[in-house]
Amino acid sequence: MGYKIVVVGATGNVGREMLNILAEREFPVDEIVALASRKSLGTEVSFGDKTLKTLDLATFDFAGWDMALFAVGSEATKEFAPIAAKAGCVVIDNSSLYRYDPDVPLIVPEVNPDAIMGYSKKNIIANPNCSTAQMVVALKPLHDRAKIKRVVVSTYQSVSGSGKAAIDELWNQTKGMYVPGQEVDPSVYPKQIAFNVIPHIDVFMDSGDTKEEWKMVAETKKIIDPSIKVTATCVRVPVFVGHSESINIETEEFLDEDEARDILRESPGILVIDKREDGGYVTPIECVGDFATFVSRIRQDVTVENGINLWCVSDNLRKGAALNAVQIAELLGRRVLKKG
Ligand code: 2RA
Repeated sequence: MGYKIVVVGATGNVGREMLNILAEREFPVDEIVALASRKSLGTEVSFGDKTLKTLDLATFDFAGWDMALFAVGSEATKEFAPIAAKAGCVVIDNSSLYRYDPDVPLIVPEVNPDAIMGYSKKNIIANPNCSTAQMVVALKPLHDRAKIKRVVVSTYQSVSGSGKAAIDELWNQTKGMYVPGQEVDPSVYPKQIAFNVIPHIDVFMDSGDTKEEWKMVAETKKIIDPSIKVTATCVRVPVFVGHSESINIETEEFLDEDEARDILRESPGILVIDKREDGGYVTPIECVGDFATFVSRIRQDVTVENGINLWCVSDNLRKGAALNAVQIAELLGRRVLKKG
């Protein structure tokens, strides 16, 4: 006996990855439907060796379906997630709409699985921002051992984080610099991303932080511990898939770099690749398609009493979005629905 699963936003980058990962992990599916907007009606999407034709989200009846993995923007989520939840279908939402709602659990299964029991307040569970998900997987085991006081993180985020159009933008700008006649009109894009980096993701806030940076602060506090001080600088880089993060950690208790490495090696969802030699670390190109949160460059920060530096890389479409959502569905099945 398995589950009746709905994937909402099945034609987007994350929606397609959700279908791929549900199939790869052999999630116990009795029935699955792929929903999209009316303009994408009938689009074919893959589910393992099967092909699904998308149905119209606007007219779909969620009654009798167990879980709906939402991979659409906040506008569509705001309209349809409550409808699904009210029909008794548990919503696992990848948008930012419900992440900061005290009545909605924000879950990374390797980090705060028990919090999932709070799902029943709204029948909705929130998936964190991609840049937060990989970071908290690395932080949690070190927090459990030495209690993290402060985190300073700089991110190097791939363009796929902001959707298919951004992937096309990087490709067209790069091609335009090498292929005569394919030059791109610079006025089409506010900033060039090809061979460049842009210290601006999402909107600017009054504090001077961007909303992406605020999300990393607010979500880390909600998922791990509100006492942790976090400051973030989020940067877009000319990489198609794979977010990288330089993370500086200050802890209450001293944590030796070798012990930190051993702890991370033994922690769920983490692969440590950390040799002080050429190639002894992970780069974003190497993480694409993998489930792991990779950690490299683990070393003492000797400028403070109890400091550790590390480099963290993960596939932002997988652990940063689709994989985490599927892992939440697996956790919900094991802990609550118990059908599979
Ligand atoms: C980005 N984290 O990378 C944001 C949304 N996925 O654009």
